[in-house]
Amino acid sequence: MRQEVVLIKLGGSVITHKEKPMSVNNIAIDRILKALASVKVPIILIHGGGSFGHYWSTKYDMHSKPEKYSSEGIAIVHESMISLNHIIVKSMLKLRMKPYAVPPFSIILDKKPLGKKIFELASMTRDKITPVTYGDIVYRTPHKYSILSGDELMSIISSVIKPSKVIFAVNVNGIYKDPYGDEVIPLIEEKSSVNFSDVKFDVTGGMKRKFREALKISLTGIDVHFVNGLKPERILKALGNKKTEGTVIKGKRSSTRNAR
Ligand code: IP8
Repeated sequence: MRQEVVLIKLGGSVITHKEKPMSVNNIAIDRILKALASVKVPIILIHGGGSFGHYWSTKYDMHSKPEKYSSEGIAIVHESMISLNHIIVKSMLKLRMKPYAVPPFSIILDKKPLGKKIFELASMTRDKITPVTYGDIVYRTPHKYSILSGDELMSIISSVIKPSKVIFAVNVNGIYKDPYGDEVIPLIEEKSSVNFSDVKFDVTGGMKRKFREALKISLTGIDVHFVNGLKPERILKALGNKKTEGTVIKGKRSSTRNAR
């Protein structure tokens, strides 16, 4: 059953300064959270790793492929994500929001959703609580680990709770028509001919992955918005169904209900 809740992913490139290890973009965080604090819509927040998790996972050569990675690296990547999450949660508390930090460990098992726990997140939003989860390094049986991106979490959570809307707040204006141009595609529908390989990617190749997860979500009938998180008024407009610069991938009903 569809839930009256919006999933918002704050991209790591928006909330941190990607080029400088362990540095948060306090201005961006503050502006986005102030905007979100002003709305009544129930929200589940997900955030990326930016110069925290990505910095350390690159240093320890960790990827989305399950491997036996360095145990020191696992501990450090995880701690860096907890630190970043704590910064977000504390900023939310200052704004009198009611955040509740949720490690992905508690809602997935081997990258599969723990349905009941994920439904609890939606239930908590009805108590005015905003669950805040994040990309992380996670356990994969047997004795392997892999990077779980916040983008994957978006589609994992969506597959269970069917949110009313999904928003990716990224550090660009949307999905671009071609890799070298600056023209944003406003609407992607079933019959549109966006070539996956043409999608402009960011420094970590992140845009393609976001696009892939967004397509999976849209296949379950949910509209997915890409807006520039450095311009939080666009997030507000997307929340309020008002026209704004960005890309909407129109949710479609399909026999492939779960493309995962
Ligand atoms: O920034 C990655 O999350 P993402 C998290 O959403 C880590 O890709 C630990 C690199």
